[in-house]
Amino acid sequence: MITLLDYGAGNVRSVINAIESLGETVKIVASGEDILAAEKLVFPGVGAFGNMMHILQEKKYVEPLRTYLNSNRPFLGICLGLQALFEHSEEAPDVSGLGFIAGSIKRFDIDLSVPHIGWNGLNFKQASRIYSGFNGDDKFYFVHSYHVVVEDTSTILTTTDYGYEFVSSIQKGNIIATQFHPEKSGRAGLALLKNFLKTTVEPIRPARSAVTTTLSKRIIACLDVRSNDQGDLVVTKGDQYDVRQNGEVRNLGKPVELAQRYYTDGADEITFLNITGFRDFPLEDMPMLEVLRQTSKHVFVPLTIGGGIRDYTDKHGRRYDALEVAAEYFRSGADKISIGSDAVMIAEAYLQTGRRTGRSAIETISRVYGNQAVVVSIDPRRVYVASADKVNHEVIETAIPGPDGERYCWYQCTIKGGREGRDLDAITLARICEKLGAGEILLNCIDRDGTSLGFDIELINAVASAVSIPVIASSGAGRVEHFYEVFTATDAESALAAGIFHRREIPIADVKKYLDGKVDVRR
Ligand code: 1PR
Repeated sequence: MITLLDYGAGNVRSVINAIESLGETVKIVASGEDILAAEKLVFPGVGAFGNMMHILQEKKYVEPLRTYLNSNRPFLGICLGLQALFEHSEEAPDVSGLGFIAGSIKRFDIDLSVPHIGWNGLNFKQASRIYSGFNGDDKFYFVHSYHVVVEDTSTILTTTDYGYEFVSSIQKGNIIATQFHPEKSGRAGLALLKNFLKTTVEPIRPARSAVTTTLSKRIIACLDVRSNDQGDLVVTKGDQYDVRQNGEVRNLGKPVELAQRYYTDGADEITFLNITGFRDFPLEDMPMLEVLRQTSKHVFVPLTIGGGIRDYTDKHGRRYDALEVAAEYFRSGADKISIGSDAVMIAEAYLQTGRRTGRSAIETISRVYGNQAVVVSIDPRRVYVASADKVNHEVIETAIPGPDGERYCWYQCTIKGGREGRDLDAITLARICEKLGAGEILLNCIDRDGTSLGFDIELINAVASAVSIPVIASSGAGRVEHFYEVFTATDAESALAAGIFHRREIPIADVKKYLDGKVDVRR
């Protein structure tokens, strides 16, 4: 029996699913006594340090946790569950951590995108049972803006490089903690969890250890989901956002089955977009929540869900906050939520007043779940102009002239799945969303969507150079070479595709095989 500390923030479902998939049962902590009585305790921390410690205090878990740690019974901390072991964090300077290990938490101070999101390697400093059976080549999924700084270096198990070397896992007696997420790290993560659960495993130090580890570029499979005219929830795919063919919604498969297939094929992440979410209310759209619950039982890579995340008043006048909608998605197995139409409305309101309200979906969700959990999905379309000073928007000079030979264009934001253009450009939207707390940009492109013509490199460069959060390049992938192009000609951290995977034109494994040796990808 594994005892799991769920303090109510973020996706612990995946940790439960991962442990259960290894044949163990999980008991969720309901009181301090449960912590004191635990035989093996897993603490998956999610969200922000200050919020986490406040909740632990409120629930009176701090002292039982300290007692448990001092008893040296098996403990696995994950992400914030690692950071909680330390004394304090720059993220919340007035809040104390558990103080079990001397040291503190610092924000990444680097010239790279922060959060550090994606698959990175490990540099092994000493033997541990959790790395038994590893040869040293595996990559694990990280998502964090802060990292630990350890005073007692004898506790360091591994380090990882991102701008500089930071500590990625520690061990002090039976107390083990990782900055990365084993439950989201595919086969390697499950093997690590299995080692933790079997306390009799011999400690080893893997034979190979990278001198410098690198963050892999991610390949993301995207599933656009909606109900078809018969009322079945299907994965569909548009051509420039038009998902109908001969009047019918294209049906390319079942969401849970396809997600499972892409996980097996080596997808680094899976995104579900509820593309009619702008008109439905997701909390009434239970099948989508069920899709997440079912998928997260078998798919151990990060899951993002988008569509309809906004404040909402139902027909009885009851108001729901976007935060409640997001919370339901996280509880059902999502690691990140993606906000589309509402992000445009939030940015427009911000531009009008020049002030944050503190109440927008981006701000409230990132405050509770952390910036890394908030993706903003942008649906831009090119608008050509004859000269750069013709419009009050961020204009770029383009190598692809417009229909009348125009050499300039701006990227107009749209809402409601491209149905309505707004007086806002994609670059400004991305900047404002980053300021308000978004942790990643999912950059679609209506002109390229479903065309197989390749990614819009000009758009991706324009947005990626305007923000310091990671950008996911999306729309237009048609050949393996397009992935190489987007990773070498832009700073995009990941590339998302849909049609070529759904139509089985190019398997994910072929994309990775082509990139191997040219661009760092997870094998
Ligand atoms: O506005 O917060 O409710 O979110 C709705 C979400 O649904 C947004 O993220 C929006 O991008 C998405 N969406 C809405 N309508 C469509 C549509 O296609 N009619 N899908 C849609 C847009 C495009 C990508 C596609 C890539 C790659 N998404 O999902 O997967 O373009 O395609 P490709 O590789 O085949 O070229 P809200």
